[in-house]
Amino acid sequence: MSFFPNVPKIRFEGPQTRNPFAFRHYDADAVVEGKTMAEHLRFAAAYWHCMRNELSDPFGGGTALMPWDDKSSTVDNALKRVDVFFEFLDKCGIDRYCFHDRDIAPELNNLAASNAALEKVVEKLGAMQKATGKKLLWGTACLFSHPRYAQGGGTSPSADVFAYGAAQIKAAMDATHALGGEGYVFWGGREGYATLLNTDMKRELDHLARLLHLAVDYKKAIGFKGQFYIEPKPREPSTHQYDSDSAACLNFLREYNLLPHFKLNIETNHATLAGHTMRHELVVAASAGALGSIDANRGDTLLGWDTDQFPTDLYLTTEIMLVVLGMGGFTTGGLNFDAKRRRESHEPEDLFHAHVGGMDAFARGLKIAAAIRADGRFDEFVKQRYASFDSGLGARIEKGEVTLQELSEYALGNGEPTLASGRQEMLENLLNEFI
Ligand code: XLS
Ligand code: NI
Ligand code: NI
Repeated sequence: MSFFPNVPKIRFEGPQTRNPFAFRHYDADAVVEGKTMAEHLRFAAAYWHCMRNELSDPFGGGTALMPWDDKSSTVDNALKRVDVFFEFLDKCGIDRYCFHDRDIAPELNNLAASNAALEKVVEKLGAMQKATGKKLLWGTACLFSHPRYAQGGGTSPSADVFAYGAAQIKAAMDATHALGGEGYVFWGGREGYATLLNTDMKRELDHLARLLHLAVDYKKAIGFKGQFYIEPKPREPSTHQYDSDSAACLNFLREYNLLPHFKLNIETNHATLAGHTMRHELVVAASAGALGSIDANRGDTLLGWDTDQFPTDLYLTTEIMLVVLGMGGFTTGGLNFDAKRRRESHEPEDLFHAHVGGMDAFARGLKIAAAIRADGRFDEFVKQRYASFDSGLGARIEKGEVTLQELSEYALGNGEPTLASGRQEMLENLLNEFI
């Protein structure tokens, strides 16, 4: 039985095709810089957006048609969704997926019942993974939807809520471990605050770090080898979120001795909400050796919230792939489409159009980035720009061999420095040669 009878298996047909259910650029087995496209891009689908997002907005309810879903919070309904999801993955040619505990299984009357429901669904997911070869990119726990987390999870003023959140993380880590997950994400949905009139910031940060240390300890205890990530986001739902951007996350991780245990999972729409470009956020993380994985989406410059749109902008995908190729590719991470259809795109087949477009946009970004690297002109320009540090005084500065006193003497004798142009416009034109 098919849940998407109108959708064929999506295949690569090349740029000339008129078939909307075909890839124009994503050719899974095509080799770029010595690896296949599938190996470079490591696409994943988000269970929450594909299977649970009803496409509501603050002004109206959900529009998504999900004829397979009886809307009940039962294990049976949850198990049925697994079949639907795996048909979707198969037809789309996506090898990986990500979930929150509460996406895959219902939250029931008490924690024990919710844990038992989770275990049942995990059993089925495991069987489906085994039958299809699909993999879990990462799992996570939802510590932001239920009203108990209205004032935070790890940063809640209530120790009982902290404990409940910890219990949920334990169960979600167990699930991720059982499914051979390559990673585990902490997105601090409500780990922030709305007003300092009621908030002890230092204490909340200490608690959040404690929670993450507990997770690190538990990871060792159960022998889970996946990579831990935290996912920066500056606001929404909290006014101020503690993990506001890459730099804030790195500082937090260093301050609490967590950096050896974590990398970052960086999302485009969160970068732009933080007032940064995605490339900036990626480079900040990569420079610290902490770029782990990517939540692939985009925002809307005309709207101020996390619209989670599918990425179609070739400049964006090119810039992302330049950073990914530059760090030697993903190891545990991948490109997870943390993206949802627009409310108007309510038919099941729109799920496919959305992912096909995102996958093709990244395939083109990959090809363009590889061409830019093979050409070498950008690299050469940047290298030349810093050439004064390659020898002589500059090299001695980099090696830490000169004092402020010596530099003062040098500058007094050297006169006014001459500066070469940064050539921004020339380089923008150069980028357009490749797009
Ligand atoms: C929300 C986040 C969330 C995380 C996982 O804005 O992007 O979906 O990726 O909790
Ligand atoms: Ni995300
Ligand atoms: Ni998001």
